Amino acid sequence: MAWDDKIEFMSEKEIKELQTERLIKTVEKAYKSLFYKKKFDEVGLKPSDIKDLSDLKKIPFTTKDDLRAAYPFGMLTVDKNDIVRIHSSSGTTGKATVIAFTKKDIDTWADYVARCLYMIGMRKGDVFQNMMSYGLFTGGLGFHYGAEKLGATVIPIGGGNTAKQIRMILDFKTSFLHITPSYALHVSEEIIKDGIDPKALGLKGLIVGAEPHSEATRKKLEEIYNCPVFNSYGLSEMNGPGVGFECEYRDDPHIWEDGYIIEIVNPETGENMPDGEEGELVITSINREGMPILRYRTKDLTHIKKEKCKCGRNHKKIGRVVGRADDMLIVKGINVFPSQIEDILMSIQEVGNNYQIVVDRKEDYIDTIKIRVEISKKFFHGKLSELKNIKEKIQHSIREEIMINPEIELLEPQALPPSEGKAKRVVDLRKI
Ligand code: DLL
Repeated sequence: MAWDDKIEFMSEKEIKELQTERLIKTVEKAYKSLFYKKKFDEVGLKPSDIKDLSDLKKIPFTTKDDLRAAYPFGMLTVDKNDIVRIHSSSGTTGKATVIAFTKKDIDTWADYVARCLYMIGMRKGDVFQNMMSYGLFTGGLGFHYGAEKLGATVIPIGGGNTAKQIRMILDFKTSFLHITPSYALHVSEEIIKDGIDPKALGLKGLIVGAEPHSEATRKKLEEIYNCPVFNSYGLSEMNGPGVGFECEYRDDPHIWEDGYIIEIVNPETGENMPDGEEGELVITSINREGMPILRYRTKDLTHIKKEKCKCGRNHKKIGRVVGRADDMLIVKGINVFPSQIEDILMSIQEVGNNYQIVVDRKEDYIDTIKIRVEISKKFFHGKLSELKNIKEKIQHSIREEIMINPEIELLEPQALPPSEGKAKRVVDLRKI
């Protein structure tokens, strides 16, 4: 039995028919937004040109920059008063990418998440501890509504405060945790420090997502907690979580094709690539009312799997995300663009011309970010130790922007190797 037997076990043919019907409607709707009207008109495309799935590639791509340019409401297809909530991609302050939801969108989204949770065995009576942050980030509220819709008991604790998390797991006999994989490793260490064996918690499952992680990390978590660990994929531009989720076989996420059309394109040329080949994932939402997005370049590198799943669902699966086609970093589950850091550094007059961002992982699970900054010649008088307040100023400004506290290492002018050609500003030492 599934949450939605009819949709989940559709044949490939039925999925295609439903996608075609929803794509046509979505394109008609999208054309009502200022943004898509302009985009379509620019290439001389009319909504009536889209008659079936093979016409999808006629539609121009939508990018994160497009979303920023349409900020805040340039992509709406409904009246602004019909928007009941907004969310935003994690990490960015300033001009973020904003996603708007109607009441119906919230309900549809909750239904996708409930479907995912039901698929992995969660039922009324289960206790779901939501250890992802609430707020603009979609991981908190997205799962909250889905788990409530399913009828589970939700503990909306959010991220952090590990001692309290452990107390809640014990007191309420939590059965499922929703958590980032890196935090799950950290929490296990703290549980062990308290003299408790994580295996003894009796958890039925961990739902992990929002950041890349390896199969080895999953195996390690399964061993530590003695329960299955499910990979959950999603992105704010497509509601948030609930886009892709692993079934009981835990062999990569199914993408819910009644809501999302997926393509893989060559990240350089934008050309479509066959199933099985690695490229950039492009997603079209076909079940959103307030702000549908067509052919969104996710920048996530993966492939569409060719094999059918043993669970009987025909909704296609994507491989584990192996990296990004842009320079976005995910540090402690927060999306960070190096350009955000550069903007801050370059606005501080004591900062020289060169800097380097070093991302690392301590004890297997704690992401760290260190920024090595050259001091401007004008402000350097022979001793770095005299520049403590500059260091604090840089640290504070960057923390305000990216919501992570970086370590700052001040360097003498020209201490870093000069860039010859394309500067290599980011060193990522993590082994995912
Ligand atoms: O991270 C939504 C989410 C919340 C997904 C909770 C799963 C669980 P954003 O903040 O917009 O939304 O970040 C989206 O995170 O494009 C990927 O690069 C990355 N990402 C998300 N899930 C996974 C995953 C949420 N399971 C960006 N594996 C995406 C690898 C992931 N990367």
